[in-house]
Amino acid sequence: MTHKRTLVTCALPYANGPVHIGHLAGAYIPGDIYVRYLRMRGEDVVFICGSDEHGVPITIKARSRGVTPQDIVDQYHQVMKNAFTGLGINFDIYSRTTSRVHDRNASEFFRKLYDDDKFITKETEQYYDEEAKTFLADRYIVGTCPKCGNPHAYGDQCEKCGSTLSPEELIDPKSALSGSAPKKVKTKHWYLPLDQYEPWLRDWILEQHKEWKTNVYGQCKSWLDGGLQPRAVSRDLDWGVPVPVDGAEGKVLYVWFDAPIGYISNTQELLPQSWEKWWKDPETRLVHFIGKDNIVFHCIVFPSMLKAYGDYILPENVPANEFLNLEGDKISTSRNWAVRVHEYEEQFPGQEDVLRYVLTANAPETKDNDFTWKDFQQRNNSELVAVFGNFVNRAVVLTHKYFGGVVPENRKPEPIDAETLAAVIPCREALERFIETFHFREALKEAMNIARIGNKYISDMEPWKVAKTDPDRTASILYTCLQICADLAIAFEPFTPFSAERLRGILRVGIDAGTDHRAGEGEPTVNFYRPDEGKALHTVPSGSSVPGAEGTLVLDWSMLGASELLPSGHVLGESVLLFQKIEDAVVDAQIARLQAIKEKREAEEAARAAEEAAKKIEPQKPEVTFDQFGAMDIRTATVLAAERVPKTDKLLKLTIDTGLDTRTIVSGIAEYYRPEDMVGKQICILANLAPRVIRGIESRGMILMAKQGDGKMRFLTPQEAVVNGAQVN
Ligand code: B3M
Ligand code: ZN
Repeated sequence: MTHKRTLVTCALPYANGPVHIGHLAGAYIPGDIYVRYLRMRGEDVVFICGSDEHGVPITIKARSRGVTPQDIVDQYHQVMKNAFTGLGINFDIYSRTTSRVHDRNASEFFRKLYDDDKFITKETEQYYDEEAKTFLADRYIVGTCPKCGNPHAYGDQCEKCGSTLSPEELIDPKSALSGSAPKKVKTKHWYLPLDQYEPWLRDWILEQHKEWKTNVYGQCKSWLDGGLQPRAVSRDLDWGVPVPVDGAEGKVLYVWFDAPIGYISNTQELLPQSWEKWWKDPETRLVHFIGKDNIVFHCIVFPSMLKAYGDYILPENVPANEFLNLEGDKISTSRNWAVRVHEYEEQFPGQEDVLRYVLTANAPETKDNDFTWKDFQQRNNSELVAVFGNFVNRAVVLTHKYFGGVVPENRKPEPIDAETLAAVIPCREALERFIETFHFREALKEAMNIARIGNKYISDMEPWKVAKTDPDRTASILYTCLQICADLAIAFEPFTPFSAERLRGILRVGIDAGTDHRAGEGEPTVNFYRPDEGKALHTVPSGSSVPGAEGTLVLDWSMLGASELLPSGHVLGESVLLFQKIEDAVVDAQIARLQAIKEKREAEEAARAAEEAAKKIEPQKPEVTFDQFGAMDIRTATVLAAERVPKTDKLLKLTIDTGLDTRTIVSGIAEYYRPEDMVGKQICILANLAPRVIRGIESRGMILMAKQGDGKMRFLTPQEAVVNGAQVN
């Protein structure tokens, strides 16, 4: 279908922690590339995002810090917003689900579905904390995991074995608020009967959207094949949008009901007069960028909500990515296994594009992928620096050297020059095709291929040698190289906008980056990048044919692959390096940081496991008779001397005063007691155990030890001193 405009959203990140590279790779960088590209192609695009500020995890974080949920979201909203801006991810609006517009809009949305009888209600039994006088979200119930025995599992999930749980499954459930055992209490909630939408969803997704990415299509299919159930859209909680119905005190909209409505609210906030055409006109194309954990909500739940409401368009595509791991492990902020975006920006100033580049080149588009610091360094040094940067630098430096920094005339062309320039065209075509079908890794490869073409050409032509004998031919070679530099200044704009801008500064050209809506209602603005030093971004009303550009050269997407982008006589700027080599020490420090985190975590886990094991109690042994017990001669005794048994780790040779005699007992306690610690201790022994020869030493009797589940042993000492040889019974 033809379309007039495209509405692009990126998942609204939860405002309970900073964004990390997994988020970037999953949704935000691909979304930004797509939007930059469409705008350069002259498309009208609105780019929407914001913080998701409701939900139980935010209340938990607030409680654990002793602050209010509002404090938490205020803090992280700002951190996330700045992190996105710092990486050049330029949403038209980045708002929040605690905004007034959203509160009203989400409430109205619910109310319309309620009035139209689109919900069913159900009364269920929910866990209730009688001490804290509140219903308990699944997360607020802790107990033992029925699958792996982890005693700290949550009512929705066990973080140890990864199982999804319901609170009913937990063994010995307790409230995380008061520690008391929760009671089941009846409560009423509203449900969206997804089962009723199933036939329609099957047709809409499985028949009409076979072109969706296989990971997305496959997940939808398995949900649909599994059968859909009504889903609760309200919760007993005091943080969120209140359910706008009489008798719903203490209930709020479920966070996954209100969050996607946030896309609409944020569009309304940005464009109060014209938002409807973005959401209701069938000529608008809606595209959601998300990570794979959000697929069901964006492909099944939200579309059903929109369908129930009526009037709204549905997403045309949901190009969800899989997960990015970090150095072989799942990214997790709670386990401190993450590269946080705001920290990267602090540690790598001016290198925003390296992260954008690596996360795109290595994007988890079809399967989970791994981010490693070595790969980060390698891609920077051998691709960005050695190919892209090196080519541009050689072309510009030589132009300064031989032609005073002016694009030379094409005085002595040879067929290879035109062939080289023409080779850019298939790269451009492939790049366009890949971006339009959401294959950003492949698209980036095509952009890089243009740099490779330039790099190979300049290496093969060796203008630094030709210059000694043939100035005219040198002119043509550098003229050709500079055209490719200009191609790169266009092609890399969606992927690495900071470097593309630096390159345009070197080439002294601007670019028409298309129309955005950051100025809100009124005229959309054209991003026009000028080659001036300093502030290079100008925004001017669209349709005004880039005023302020008089006398400067403005590139645009249609020029990519043209035979002349920079005319002879055009004056270049100073050469600056586009990319910096990243030294071993820099990535080694990052790897060491992660290694330290891993070691600390492993030590903590081992300590916790040992603690659990220690508590393990062996079952009772079979009964013995009184006589059998009486046959055992247990007595008090004192250790007179102790020494290690040579060549063993576990054995101590003890000389014991038993009251009856002085004898030798060999005991396997060297792991727990040093010989010097044993001397003088009063203990209990089994005196009439048949003698045994251990390592050549005759041992007569046995030291009685208390042995824990983890194997740790402690000897038994009478509470008050008694004579040696006193009988224990
Ligand atoms: N906040 C989950 C997430 O951040 C959720 C997305 C909402 S999109 C409407 O992954
Ligand atoms: Zn478990």
